[in-house]
Amino acid sequence: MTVHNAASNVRRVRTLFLSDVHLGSKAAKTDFLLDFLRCHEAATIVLVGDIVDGWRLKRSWYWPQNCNDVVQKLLRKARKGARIVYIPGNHDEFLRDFPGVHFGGIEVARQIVHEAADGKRYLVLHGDEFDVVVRNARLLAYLGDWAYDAAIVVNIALAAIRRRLGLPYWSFSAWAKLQVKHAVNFIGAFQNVVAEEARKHGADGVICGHIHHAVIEDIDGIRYINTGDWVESCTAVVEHWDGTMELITWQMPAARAAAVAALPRQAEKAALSDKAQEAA
Ligand SMILES: [Mn+2]
Repeated sequence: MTVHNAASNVRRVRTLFLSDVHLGSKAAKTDFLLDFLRCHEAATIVLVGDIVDGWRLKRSWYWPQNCNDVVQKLLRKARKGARIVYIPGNHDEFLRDFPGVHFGGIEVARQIVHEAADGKRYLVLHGDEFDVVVRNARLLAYLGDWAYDAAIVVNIALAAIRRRLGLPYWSFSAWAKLQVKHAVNFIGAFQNVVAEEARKHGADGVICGHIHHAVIEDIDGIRYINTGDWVESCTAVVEHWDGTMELITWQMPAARAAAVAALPRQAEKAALSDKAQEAA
């Protein structure tokens, strides 16, 4: 995995894959994503689901300016000629009723096959269709969401303390999840099922999101690529002009992070007091 400290130059790539931004959730790291989008131009951008968190928005409307900025930035890239494909996930499943529809230059598709520059074919889908919990027990999924919220609150508090101490961002909730054996098993099972699906399609690999665990690895001859997320790990996958896939973890340099810290910090304070009220 490549860790980037935002190169000042804009990088031009063939394809950009990103997922699980969860716009509308207070955990969405829109400042990191905006910075990343500023530094990357792509001929094709594939949004691999859960870009907008419709579940969260249904409960309470949270749409700060940063969310608009992300949408505007993507639409501007479409206007400037980038092909943008939106593959809805389970949190933005309202878009699944519109396969083939174009809005603002963005096309909606349930899943696509992406042919890379090296001729390799990748099945691209969000991945929740293989998540038995989500599929069969929506109630359990909501409970899972609640437990996830709790981890996010701890994460936000810890991140604020670390920032004050001048330490780089480190995700408690991502770490905690990795420590849970069950989560590790779930990730492994998910990866195998999704890779198997790619094999059934006669594809060389699969590109998905959903489980917020970014990785590029080979599973029994199938290239498994997960784009990760922008609520914890700030990851994306780019395809270079020769077809090489690269996993990027986006970190802003301290100076730039400090400059944008004021706004998120207010949002985090609001998030914490909201959570405190909810808990009460
Ligand atoms: Mn999802």
